[in-house]
Amino acid sequence: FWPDPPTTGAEPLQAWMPRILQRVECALGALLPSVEVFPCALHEAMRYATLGGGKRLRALLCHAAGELVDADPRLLDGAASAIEMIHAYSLVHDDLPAMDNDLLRRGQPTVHVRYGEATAILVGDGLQAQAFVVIGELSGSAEQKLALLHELAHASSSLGMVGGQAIDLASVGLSLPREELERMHRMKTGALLRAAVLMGAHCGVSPIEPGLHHALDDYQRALGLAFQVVDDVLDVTTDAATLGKTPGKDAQDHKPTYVSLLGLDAARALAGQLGERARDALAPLGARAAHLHGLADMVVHRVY
Ligand code: GRG
Repeated sequence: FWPDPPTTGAEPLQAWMPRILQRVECALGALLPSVEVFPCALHEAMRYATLGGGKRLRALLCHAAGELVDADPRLLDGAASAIEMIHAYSLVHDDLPAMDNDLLRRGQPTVHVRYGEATAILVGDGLQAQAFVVIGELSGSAEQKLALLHELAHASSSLGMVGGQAIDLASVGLSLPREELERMHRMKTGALLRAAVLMGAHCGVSPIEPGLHHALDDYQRALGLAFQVVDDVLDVTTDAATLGKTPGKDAQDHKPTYVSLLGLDAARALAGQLGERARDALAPLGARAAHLHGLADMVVHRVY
């Protein structure tokens, strides 16, 4: 899809990030069915849901972790695109009236607002299946593809993202204890962030070495939680134009958040501590992990 990167961790983040974002956008465009393929209207809506928006954090994490094992960048493009398709599907379904009933996503009308509810359901279903089609058709070895499929399927399952969403829906109006809130977020958003990191490492030619697995696991755990705490903080401190979605929705919907549990200042402090923890986890990996460091900073300091 795109020329291969020149180096690994040595490339400054300011150059690395736009280059990877461009690769991923290009790969996603190529790996989603074209609007010219029947059924054209569904494919148009699937592309609307996925392309031209979003921070692509999961794709960036996949690429940054893959660089640690000198993974083939084209394999990383495919794995990163599959994760972004699952992520896009989850947002489309989460925005539906039966779930969060959101009107805006990434600054644009949500898929059900633009194309109708029935199409939005099919868009999510289509994106979910397409993610696994993409992995099945990658050029990696059978072992690599199996590891990628298993990692992504497990993260998306009722033991991961979908289970977390079920707990979230059941928790409306309840004051969950902190450990329960943490478990819900570990499943709902953390599972896919974890998969992004580990799938990058699965794109290496050998199975993930235990020391690396350990470091990446500690990193993703802290990063996933930091992401959610920052999300809760931004939800009460940022306006709709910047967020690209309706702010304050969780509070209005009586959903428990880190801000409602800890207060704004303590939630901000917690995000900083978790960012530190994520960076500490990378210490054994040295300078090669510079891009993963940069992504942890991005998560903690993001403004949308
Ligand atoms: C409906 C199956 C199903 C799952 C939904 C992940 C999820 C489960 C719902 C997302 C709801 C939500 C807004 C959670 C807050 C954290 C989050 C995942 C925010 C969106 O992720 P970003 O900020 O989005 O990475 P972009 O647009 O940058 O890709």
